[in-house]
Parts: sequence; structure tokens; C-alpha cells
Amino acid sequence: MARVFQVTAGSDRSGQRRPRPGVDNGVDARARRSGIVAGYLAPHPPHLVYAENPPQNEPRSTGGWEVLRWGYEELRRRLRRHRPDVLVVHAPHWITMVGHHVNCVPNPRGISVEPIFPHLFRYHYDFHTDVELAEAIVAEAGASGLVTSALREDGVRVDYATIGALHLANPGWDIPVVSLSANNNPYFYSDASLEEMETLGAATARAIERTGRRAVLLASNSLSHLHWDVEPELPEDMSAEHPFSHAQYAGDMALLQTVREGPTARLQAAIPEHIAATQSETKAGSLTWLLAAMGWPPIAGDVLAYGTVIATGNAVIEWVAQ
Ligand code: 2X7
Ligand code: FE2
Repeated sequence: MARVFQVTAGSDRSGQRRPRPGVDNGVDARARRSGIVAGYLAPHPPHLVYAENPPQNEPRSTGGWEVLRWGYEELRRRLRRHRPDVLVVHAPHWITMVGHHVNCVPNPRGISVEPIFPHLFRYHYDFHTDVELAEAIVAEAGASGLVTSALREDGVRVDYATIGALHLANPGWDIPVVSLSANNNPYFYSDASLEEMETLGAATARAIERTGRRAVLLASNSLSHLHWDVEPELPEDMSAEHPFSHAQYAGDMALLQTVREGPTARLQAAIPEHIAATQSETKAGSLTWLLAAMGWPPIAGDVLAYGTVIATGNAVIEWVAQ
């Protein structure tokens, strides 16, 4: 398997930024302000990666789920324009029972497998962590009273929700990464730990400011989360793809209407209501973390795409910091 990571201009092998001549020392450097420049709801259904046939994924497809993938193409164009130093991702399938964990391994590499859909997602990854920022998030979250842990053990397999969102946002893997776990047992409790995500979001923002990074955040969550338990013979047979029920679809549309109207503060009430109505995967906290880190900005979100994957609702959304 070829290495899929290329070191970005301005980063050394450890993923740390160093000044770039002619860019970081003049007008451009002032224009490239640090902080969180944008956040994306970036859902991870393995089907979207499978449908794209990237060289990193072993299974082959004939396509499928195009509208969502077109939304991700637009996300990729916008992401390049933001020119981030780092992508910070929170994902619901790295479930940690005790505490919020941050991956501090400098160069995670291996194969990520979707346990329910291994015939769709066996993905070879090889990327670089921004270790300085990862450690700063551990420190800030710990100082805020959260139980926090730095993952330092090389070789721990990275979950498919982290890899899926990162691949779909940046398939070239040329931007360093910080990845955060979901400490909320999302499949047992409802919105019980969303409050902690506010604290984790604020700690993430402080760490980004302190390290001077220009960051884009990814919340790796699907929306409505009831799904089929039988797959069509051809997984990408789009004649079998539709919302689980009218109620699930209507719940997603109500949330997206609030997103499109703004301001984001309205989502503080709308997210728990949506979770109660649709079993939304946002109960894992990624979306709340993202908006809290951005300070619940008084803006509308831009919905780039919506579609279902084995009946779950999925939206690609952008919020640009002011
Ligand atoms: O993890 C997922 C998901 N969130 C949605 C759909 C299908 C599979 O996996
Ligand atoms: Fe998921």
C-alpha cells in the first residue's frame, strides 16, 4: 500500500507548523489569522467511501449516494480555500467509557474496518497528528475539570468514523489531524452528556488559540439514525435507498431548517429535540462540541447536501467563523 500522506508545506514530519517564507511573515500571515476558521458536519457512513473507490479502500463499488458525495466535493473545494493548518475531528465510533481521549500518536497508520460493513470499508490509513495541539487540548480539557486522556500507544486501530470523515473531507491526507473520542456511551444514553461537550468545545478552542493554529473542525455525525437491518444484494442499489419513515425525514428537515435560518444558538434547544425525535447520532456530541468550540456563532449554516444511507439521514453542512 502506498503511503497516502504527503507532508504539507509549512509542516515538519511531526505535523507541527513552521513559518513559511513569504507567507507567514508578511501581509499574508496577518490575513491568515489563527483560530477556528470553519466547522463542518461531516458524516461518515462507510458507504460514501466505498462508493468513491479510493485506492486506500479495498472493496470496489459501481458508485451510489452521489448527491451526498457531490456535497463532499463542494466541502473539499471550500476546505482548500480555508487553508487550515489542522483538521480537528470528533467521532462517535471511538467510544471511550472513561474520559475524553485525544490521539497523540504522531503517525497513526493501519487498516480501519467497519465492523458491521467490513465488505464495504477496509481502509488503509497513514496520516500525521498535530501532536502539540493534541496535547494542548488534553491540558485545556483537563484544566476544565473533564476526565481526559492522551492516547500514546502506537498501533491502536483508528475507528471508521474518524477515518471516514477525514477521507471524505480531505482524501489527499495532506493536512495534519487531531482526533477526539466520544465519551458518552452514545447508544445507551440520550443527550445526558451534551453539557460536557460544551466544556470540551471551549477547551478545544482555547488550545487552538494558545497554539496559534488555523483550524477547521469536523463533527463526524449522521442525523436520524434508524436504519434497515437487511442490505440490498448490490449495496449501492439506489432503488432501495430512502428515509426510514416520514417522521425521521421530517425530524431531519426541522433541524436543517433551523440550521439554514440560524443563528446557531437556536440549535442548543433544537439538537436535543432532534435526538429525542430521531435517535440522531448527534447524541454522541460531535455537533455540540463543534458549535460550542465556535462559540455558537450568530450565523446560519450552509447545507451542502442531504441524503440517506441505509435509511439514516446525513447532511454535509458548513459554518464559517466570522
Ligand atoms: O456509522 C454509520 C452511520 N452512522 C450511518 C449509516 C451506516 C453505517 O454506519
Ligand atoms: Fe455512525
